[in-house]
Amino acid sequence: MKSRQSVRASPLSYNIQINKRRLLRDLNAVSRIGIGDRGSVTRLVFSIKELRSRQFLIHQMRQIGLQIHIDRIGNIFGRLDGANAKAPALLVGSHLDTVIHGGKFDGTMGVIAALEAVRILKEQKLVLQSPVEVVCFVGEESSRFGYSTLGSSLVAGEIRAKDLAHAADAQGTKLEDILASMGIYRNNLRSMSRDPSTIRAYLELHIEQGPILEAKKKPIGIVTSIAAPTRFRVVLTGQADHSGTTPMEMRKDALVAASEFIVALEKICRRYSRMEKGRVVGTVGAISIEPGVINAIPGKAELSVDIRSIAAEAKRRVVRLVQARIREIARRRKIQVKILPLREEDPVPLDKWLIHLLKECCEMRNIAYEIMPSGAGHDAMQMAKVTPAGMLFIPSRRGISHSPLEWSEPEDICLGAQLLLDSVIRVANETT
Ligand code: HGY
Ligand code: MN
Ligand code: MN
Repeated sequence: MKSRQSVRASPLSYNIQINKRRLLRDLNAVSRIGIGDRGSVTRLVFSIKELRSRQFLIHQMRQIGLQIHIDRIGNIFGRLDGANAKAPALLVGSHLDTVIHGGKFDGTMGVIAALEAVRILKEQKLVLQSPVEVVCFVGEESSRFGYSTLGSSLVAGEIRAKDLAHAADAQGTKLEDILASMGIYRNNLRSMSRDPSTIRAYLELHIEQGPILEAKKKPIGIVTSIAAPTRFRVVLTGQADHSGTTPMEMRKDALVAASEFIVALEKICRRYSRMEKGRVVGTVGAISIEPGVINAIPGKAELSVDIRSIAAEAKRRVVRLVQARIREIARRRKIQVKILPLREEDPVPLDKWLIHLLKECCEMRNIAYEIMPSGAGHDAMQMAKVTPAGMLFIPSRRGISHSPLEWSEPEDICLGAQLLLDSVIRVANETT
């Protein structure tokens, strides 16, 4: 670990407090963009609503007087210079895109808290050693194309051309075509990455999206590692046929094969989670069938599969088992099967220096914290590949997320944002 002198003055000695009312006002304002029934929020990447949320952020950055840079894919960086303008910048932020019918806080809270932290620094004229950049990454969610952490993967030089091959949305729009319309092609992906020497570290505040902090009655989580997904599509091709005249023993029903697979996936993951250290979770989150009418046997079924764990070996073993099982089911039912890889990622450890620093920030305010892994994916998992990355969690009510029921208490949001500000001051002031 690089030797680091201790910070000249602790954040508390600056005694800078976030503006809670303004933080919650901005969070509310963004949450209304893409609002739907039951208070759900939908801002799919590159949709009008998601673009509008990014416009909101750019407007706020302009009001504060930040230097704004938008890269070719639409990632937004709002920079506040430090005493040493040439020093690598501390990046702090998250994402504004959401799942379909998602919640108000996933990603959004981290971007708005980062904005508030930098606005306060500017208002209080506190000049830190390093520049600080509020960052909003595009396309963190895999909901539209099956490809997650798109913007942060580009910045980190982590987009593999082969992973784009099967990334498409429900209407068949290919991610690769959208990127091409932005001038981003397979052969220039690497050139779009940011020079890591211009980045000091990355910090992200996020809702936990799980039940641990609430169960342990702790207001803050400090993240040690991030579970990573293996995602692929399964295409089952049987025989569409008449639902009335086709005898049961002559059918090649793609949906029944898919159903058998979905139950098998759950069984394998449940079994493995008991046997292996490190839970393995598996989900078929989306399915489409053809022709999809009441009086025809489904000839085709396409499934999306998401398997995750913080234990890389356990995850690999489950993926092998699950893929062998779908091939066995298809063979027995005389159905064709294609497995289309979307993305294969390994779990990512976060930076020990930042974990220690975040612990100190909590201890300075006598805040109880939980040291814990993240079951959800985040932009921090890409940024951790090019710079020290740290994450703070706040509790999610009943652990619910990716749902209109997603909720975090205002006081937890404000406490998380305050600790984010404290850690920004610490990191941007520490000299290596
Ligand atoms: O899907 C995830 O893990 C995250 O919420 N994007
Ligand atoms: Mn999410
Ligand atoms: Mn998120």
